[in-house]
Amino acid sequence: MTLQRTFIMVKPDGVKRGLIGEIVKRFEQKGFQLLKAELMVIEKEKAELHYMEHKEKPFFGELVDFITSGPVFAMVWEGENIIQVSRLMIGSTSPESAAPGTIRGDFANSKQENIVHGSDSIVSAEREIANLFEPLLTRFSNQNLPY
Ligand code: RTP
Ligand code: MG
Repeated sequence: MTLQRTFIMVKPDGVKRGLIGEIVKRFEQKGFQLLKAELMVIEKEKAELHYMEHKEKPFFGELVDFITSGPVFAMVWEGENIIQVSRLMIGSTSPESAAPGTIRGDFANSKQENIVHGSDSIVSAEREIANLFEPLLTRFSNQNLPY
């Protein structure tokens, strides 16, 4: 039993194409639990941190421009071995190897505009969640909300 949390994000192309519901449905169907979700436009600095492992790659600038080009639907999901399982559900980065039945295999035909992101390790998941979501206590600490 390895209960894990991961960061899943519908990218701007997925939001524009109306695929938020389809992607949430697949994770719910699999038995995973949604813990947080927010439609947000990512600031450039946060996008650069999110994809920092690709900083030296030739596509880095384009990738940051793409991911900040419109709203994304950022989510935290929890479940057994969710990091490995969610990557299987998402499918390979390249359209020529993303299998039918995976999200990218069914909906994407571009290496860059590939609908969805999922963390690739426990360390990345923690870093990505902390980068894009404020802790609940911090967010609500100065407000007189009834919860
Ligand atoms: P992600 O991080 O978004 O979940 O995707 P991934 O693990 O499958 O792929 P990764 O190698 O981490 O690449 C991150 C994202 O960068 C864009 N990309 N463009 N033009 C290119 O050659 C290229 N290669 C990667 C994609 O949006 C990819 O998902
Ligand atoms: Mg990646």
